[in-house]
Amino acid sequence: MAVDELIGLLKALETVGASAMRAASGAEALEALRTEYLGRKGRITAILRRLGELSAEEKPVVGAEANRVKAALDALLTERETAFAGTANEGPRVDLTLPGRARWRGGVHPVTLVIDEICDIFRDLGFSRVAGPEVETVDYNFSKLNTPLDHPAADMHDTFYLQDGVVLRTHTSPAQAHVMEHFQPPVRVVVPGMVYRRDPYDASHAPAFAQLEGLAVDEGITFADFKATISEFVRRFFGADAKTRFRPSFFPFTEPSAEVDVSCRICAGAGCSACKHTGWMEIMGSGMVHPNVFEAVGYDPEKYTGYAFGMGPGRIALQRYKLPDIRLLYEGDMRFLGQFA
Ligand code: 2NM
Repeated sequence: MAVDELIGLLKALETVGASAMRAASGAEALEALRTEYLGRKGRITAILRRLGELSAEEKPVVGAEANRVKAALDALLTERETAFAGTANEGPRVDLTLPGRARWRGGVHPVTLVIDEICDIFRDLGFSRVAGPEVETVDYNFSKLNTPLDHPAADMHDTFYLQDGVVLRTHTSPAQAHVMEHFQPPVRVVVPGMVYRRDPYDASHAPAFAQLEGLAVDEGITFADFKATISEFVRRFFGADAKTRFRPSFFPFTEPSAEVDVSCRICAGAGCSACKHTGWMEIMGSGMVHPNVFEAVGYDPEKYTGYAFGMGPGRIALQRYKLPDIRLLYEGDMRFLGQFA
């Protein structure tokens, strides 16, 4: 009865093998089952080794059954392998109906936009763009700029002192003092940079803010040169119809000194809430460099004259982009800054 026994074994193998293959958890498990059942040293081969126990008539009967079981299990394995290969290729499931996520785009900060635009105009007028350190000695920040240390501007209440005689610069003028000590006239520079003052932090004041100063020194420079240069700058920056006005003022490092106003960009001088009904907007302080400043940096005040000016690119950005609060410029809120990208 070896025939019936072997055929029974083959059928049992088919049943057990098929259920194992259906339960297999992945491609690796299927590979192991293929070796176990169909391999050269596998379970079906083990049964076929016993064909020698059979007569010549019985052998083909068992052989045919073995081939049928082999083919059935092979077909099942292939089907299951294909199913797993399918999932593997699919990778993480993607919901194509979800809205896309926009790519972050870098942008230039509005204050930097204004600084670059101003520097570009002054470059065309013959000025170099330079930078200086933000930590300065009181000597460069005050004394060399004709500002004695008992002057209110040097007061502890207005200045961040880091240690005795060392401060965060309160303006970019010390950088210009360095320029004058390193270069003989003619000198024409603009200096953009951050400056620091112990100011209240509100809609119109920040303890750290951008400043941009300019300086021109040569033989024979007059206030008329300053008026012409700044009026040209104002037309290029604010528009060909923009008018410029000079008002007397005071700074320790210039004499005479002046405030520069530009005709209101919103009402064109008629008067509105933006210019507090004056028709003018203040854009910079300025003046002819004080002889004491030239002495302090080693220029001969009998030989050279020059003008200097300072403005706030943040203030100008507020006007230009009609912003209500200077803090928007210094807090790095991407919801705001993203609009300039
Ligand atoms: C201002 C107003 C007036 C100024 C003076 C100098 C220097 F170094 F030449 F003395 N640099 N900048 C200056 C003059 C700055 O800002 C409101």
